[in-house]
Amino acid sequence: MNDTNGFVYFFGCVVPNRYPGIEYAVRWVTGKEGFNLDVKDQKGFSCCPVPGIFYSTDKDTWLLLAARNLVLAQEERRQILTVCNGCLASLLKATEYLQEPKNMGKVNRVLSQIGKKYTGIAQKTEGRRKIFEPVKVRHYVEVMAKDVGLDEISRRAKHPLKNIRAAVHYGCHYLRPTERAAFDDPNDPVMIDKIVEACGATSVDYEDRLDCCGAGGGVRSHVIELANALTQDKCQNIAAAGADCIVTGCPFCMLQFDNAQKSFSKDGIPVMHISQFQALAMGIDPISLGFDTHHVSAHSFLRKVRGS
Ligand code: 9S8
Ligand code: 9S8
Ligand code: COM
Repeated sequence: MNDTNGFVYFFGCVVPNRYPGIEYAVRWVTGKEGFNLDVKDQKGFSCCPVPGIFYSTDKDTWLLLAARNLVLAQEERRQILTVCNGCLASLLKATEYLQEPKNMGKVNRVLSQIGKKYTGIAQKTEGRRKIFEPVKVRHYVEVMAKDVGLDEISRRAKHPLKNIRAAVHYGCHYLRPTERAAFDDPNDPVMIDKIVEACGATSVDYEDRLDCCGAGGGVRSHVIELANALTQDKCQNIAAAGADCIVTGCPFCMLQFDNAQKSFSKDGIPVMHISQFQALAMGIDPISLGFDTHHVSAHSFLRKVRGS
């Protein structure tokens, strides 16, 4: 039994700083006008911290920062609802590390300086024994597909995006490491495609769809030419499939597609988070979605949406 009380939003860094339209969409889709999920804001969350930088360079600091975030959710007895692949990977990995008593002890010695302690969430068992379950870290896509359900998503798609052909980009941290308890098939993921189709649109297949966007693991910060070349490859395949837009569950992949296209194309293919795509299908006024803050214009895409 897991008697947690709903979710807390975990927006990470990219959404609030670069794409506030995603935050609006997520709040709208999960809120009263949408599926009315029990999600609260949580004060004090920091960077997850970003796996490509912290996990790869300084594991102690990585685990400590992640554990501090997990403790905040633990104190509310809530699951973490993340809207980003990198945040998912980092926080989920941290819950695995913290299963190890040695790691937990080490982290808690430092956390005690700020009066915090990671234990996981206490659960009552039948024999009155108290057990602790790791804080649950859930991706937005998983919560949509499993907790809300595809039927409900399609029932609420009042404005089905019938004319739209979408190219889904999953992103590395959604798929890998493949041995983690996955919520989608890492070799043949389907959940975002299914949400896209529940919104009335067509999800198009394209070559090498599971490839990296190019940005992750510090590549965008260190070798931007390489990052952009990888993105260009993906965009060529996506264009060849005749897609009207790129849809992803990762704001960092979105940032890469949205920025990199300037370096190799004049117009580009508009890119959005799955929550923005859903909000459109649910009839939101597109002005709320912040498309004017994206580099690639969404004008002709939105015209096609209106004609759907
Ligand atoms: S937080 Fe800081 S840089 Fe970021 S968006 Fe997602 S991964 Fe976590
Ligand atoms: S960013 Fe988001 S998940 Fe990652 S590492 Fe490769 S792909 Fe794009
Ligand atoms: C990508 C995160 S979502 S990272 O750059 O690999 O850390």
